[in-house]
Order: sequence, then C-alpha cells, then structure tokens
Amino acid sequence: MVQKSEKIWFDGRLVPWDEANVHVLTHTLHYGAGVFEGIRAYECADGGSAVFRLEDHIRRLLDSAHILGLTVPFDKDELVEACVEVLKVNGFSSGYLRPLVFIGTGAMGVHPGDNPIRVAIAAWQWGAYLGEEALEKGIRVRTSSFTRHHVNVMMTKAKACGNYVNSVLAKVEAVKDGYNEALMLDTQGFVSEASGENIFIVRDEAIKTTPLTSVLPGITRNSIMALAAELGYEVLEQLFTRDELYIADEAFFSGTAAEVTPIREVDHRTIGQGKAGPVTRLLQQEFFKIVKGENPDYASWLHRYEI
Ligand code: PPE
Repeated sequence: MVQKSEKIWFDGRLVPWDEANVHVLTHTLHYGAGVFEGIRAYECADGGSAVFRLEDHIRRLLDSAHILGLTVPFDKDELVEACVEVLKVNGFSSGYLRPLVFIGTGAMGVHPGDNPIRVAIAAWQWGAYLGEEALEKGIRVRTSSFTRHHVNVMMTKAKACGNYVNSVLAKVEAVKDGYNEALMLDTQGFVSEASGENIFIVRDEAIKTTPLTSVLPGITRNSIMALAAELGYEVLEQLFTRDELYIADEAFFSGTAAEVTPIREVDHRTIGQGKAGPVTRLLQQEFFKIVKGENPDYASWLHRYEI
C-alpha cells in the first residue's frame, strides 16, 4: 500500500490527500489518454536534498502531452516549482514524485471535446522498486508473451497512461510465473524494454542499449550512457536479440523507480556469473553518488531544495 502523505498538488493548489479525487466519468479513466512522470528526490550527503533531473522530467511530461495533443494549463517553471512544493509541504527530504496530466469530465465518447486538462502531482516514499535484494543480487526476468508497442500503434516517446496496459499485462504475467520483471521484444522481435525500465547489456567491456525506436527515452538510460562514456566505456545504441542478451557478461535495467537493477537470469539462462557484474556495480555505485550530490561534475542534474 502506498503510504499517505499530507498534501497533493491538484490544478494549482495543495489539497489534503483524501480530497484529491475525480469523478468516475473522467475521460482519461475510460480511454487512457493522459500522461505522467516518475521522478525521484534523494537525500544528499551534505544533509540537503535534490530532485534528480527535475527539469528534464518536466520537459518529457510536456513533450508527452504535446504528442497526445493535450494543452497543459501550466508551464515548465510552474510545474518544476509545484514538484518542489509537494516535497516540501509533505516534509519529504527524499521521495518519489508522480505528476499526472489527464482529461477531465464533460464530453464522453472517444473525442475528448473541450473537457478540461487537469494536472495532479503526488509524492510518496518509494524504496527499492524491485526490492533491496534486487539492487544487490540482481533479478530474474522472463521474455514476455506480450510484444512491446509498435511506433504507430502507441506513441512510444510519450509516457502515456494507456501505454501501460501493455506493461501491466506483461508484469502481472511475469510475477505470476515467479519472475521479478518482464522483458518485452519489439514488433520485429528485437529486445525492447521492460514493463517500466530500459535495458543495457555488457560484453567484453562494451555496453549496449536498445535504440529509442520502440522504447521510452529513459532519463536514467540517458544518465547511464553519459556516465559510462565518461568512465571510458564504449556505449552503443544498437538493436540486439534475446540470445545476445543470454550470452552477455552482464545485463541491467535502468529507470527512475528501478534505478540500476542488475539482471542475473533471463528465461532460465544465467547471465554472466549470475550476480551483479563489475561494470554494473561500478555504474550503479557512481549513479548513486551522482543522485546524492557526491559527484560535483554532475551538479547540474540536481535540483537542490531544503525542507
Ligand atoms: N521504460 C518504461 C516503459 C518506463 O515506464 C520507464 C520508467 C523507463 C523505461 C525508464 O525511464 P526513466 O525513469 O526516465 O529512466 N518507469 C517509471 C514508472 C514505474 C512504475 O511502476 O510506475 C519510473 O521508473 O518511475
């Protein structure tokens, strides 16, 4: 159960958690045409706090809305400020932020008419997405029986609510079958992404991730690519197959919620040594240093705040 906080930002004002409600005829609830973000704030080594790449997440939120043709009644600066306000008012020195843009009530039927576009930003405490042990030891993954979106069926550059029906199907199936996460292939059969993460593989010190064609342009993915390049690794954005994943030395998922989660097994094949490999460990460790303000080279990625 998600733990209640004091307040949720809703259409420009802070309302008590229990009052942040909508009508059952909310358009997005029926047709899925809304967009959202997932953003993490971390407690820093110096005792302050920082939201990781906040401006980039809000930019992606507005891009997602643009792709779906939704006119957001707040600008980037207002939304950035609102996110920080939600953390502060709830006394959160760290936490997970969930901005959501959705179509409200009015017209029913697929065409949303001139229904209002509404915006909510909630925050809660979210620990390790796949469990503390997952971050340490790695997770077990299955290739899903569900294919990831085709670029002209769903808009893969948008973090759209409706896109996640595919994710829910895949995730529930994987968990029922005893796995931690589902890996999906694209419509051509190449590795795409997981239900809520991008994927990386490592072989002979070279790092590969899928091109952006069918996947969400992950902000963690982008951060890991920059970090890995800075650490001297070759980083390729290239299509790869599931058997290339099977024979990787290391593999890991990236995402705001999942952070850097090692993969120790895929479809009953052990990946590498069956535990977090050295490259994954290094990237994970350096990633955590960055988000906690321990690497001044990446200070521009942090939106600092005090509670
Ligand atoms: N692919 C998908 C499908 C996805 O949902 C996410 C984030 C990513 C890639 C990684 O993107 P980024 O967070 O910018 O690095 N998934 C969010 C939602 C997870 C959830 O269960 O809800 C997240 O990690 O916040």
